[in-house]
Amino acid sequence: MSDGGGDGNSAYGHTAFRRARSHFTDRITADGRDGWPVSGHRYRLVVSRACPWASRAVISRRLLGLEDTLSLAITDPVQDDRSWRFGLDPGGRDPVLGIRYLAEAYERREPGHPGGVSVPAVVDVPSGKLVTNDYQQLTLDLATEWTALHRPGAPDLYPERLRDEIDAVMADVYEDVNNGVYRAGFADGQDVYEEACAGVFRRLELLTPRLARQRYLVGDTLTEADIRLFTTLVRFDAVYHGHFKCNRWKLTENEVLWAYARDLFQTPGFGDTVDFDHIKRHYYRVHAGINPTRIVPLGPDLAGWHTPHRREELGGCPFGDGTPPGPVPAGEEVPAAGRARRPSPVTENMTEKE
Ligand SMILES: N[C@@H](CCC(=O)N[C@@H](CS)C(=O)NCC(=O)O)C(=O)O
Repeated sequence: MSDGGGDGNSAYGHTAFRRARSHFTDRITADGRDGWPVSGHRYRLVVSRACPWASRAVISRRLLGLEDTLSLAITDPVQDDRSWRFGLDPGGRDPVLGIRYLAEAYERREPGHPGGVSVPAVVDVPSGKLVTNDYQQLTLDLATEWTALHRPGAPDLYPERLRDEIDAVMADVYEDVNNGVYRAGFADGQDVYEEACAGVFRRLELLTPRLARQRYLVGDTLTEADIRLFTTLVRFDAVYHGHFKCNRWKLTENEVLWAYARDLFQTPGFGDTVDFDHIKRHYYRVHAGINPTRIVPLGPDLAGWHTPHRREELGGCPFGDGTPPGPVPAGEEVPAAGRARRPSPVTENMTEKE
């Protein structure tokens, strides 16, 4: 199974890993020009908490306070041969859409559609049709088109005056880091792997002095750029370091980036959306091509995510003139198995015989 969203062979073929483009690029906008107007209680955001691209949307939705108006469906982190499924819900069906597989919403939108089934996906609840799986545009639209439904005190995650800089940072981070880890992980040759892996660390090392000076990537508040870097950093030691062989150093070994990632993790809306159990089970069990035993490792120790980061000393203000989001809505809390906490002593699971 590929993480490329469509081409199941691309990850293991004879060329460099290529990410499939989103096939459904309609936009949900304030003026409804694509036929999908912003509207409360009409759309359902379907995600896997394992997926970095989907996790961007989960974080944006929380920061912007869209939880009440844009409902959330969370898939089983381990797909089967029909892709993403609602295996965590009673009867294996999404309670709102009434479907067992996300593929059913794709099929309703375009019978026999040629592309793959990927998350994040936004589904129109009344018709049951997929609206978009365009993960690059989705969060920008949540920030700029859904403003009428934002909570009071929501931050501006894509401020107009900083867009050029945000776009430039995000383009580099996408190429070398967000997607770079996938190109390293799915490389089928030494050269391809080395080029991608070196690129990951080159970019992270270029970002390090910037983040040593300033609390956030662009400006002095949280922006879309931070969300996009965070979703890769939070997975780094748990999956990219081992499974994808991006192992020149661990995130915890880079003092600046580790503190930056912890700062975001501890900000309401970030860490409270992260499910390390889903992340690890998805990567290690689904990519049997690079992990044939499908064994999910026990580590790393996640307790460090809660340690003080002292990034406040750099100045800046996470929400600008706004405020942090409230608590995670009931029913959306990350289960204990997926939360970052000190792992129980290894001996706890051993029988006397062992
Ligand atoms: N390639 C996707 C980007 C999102 C993506 O790659 N999502 C992954 C999960 S991280 C996915 O759903 N892949 C399809 C699969 O694994 O079946 C798109 O073009 O929309």
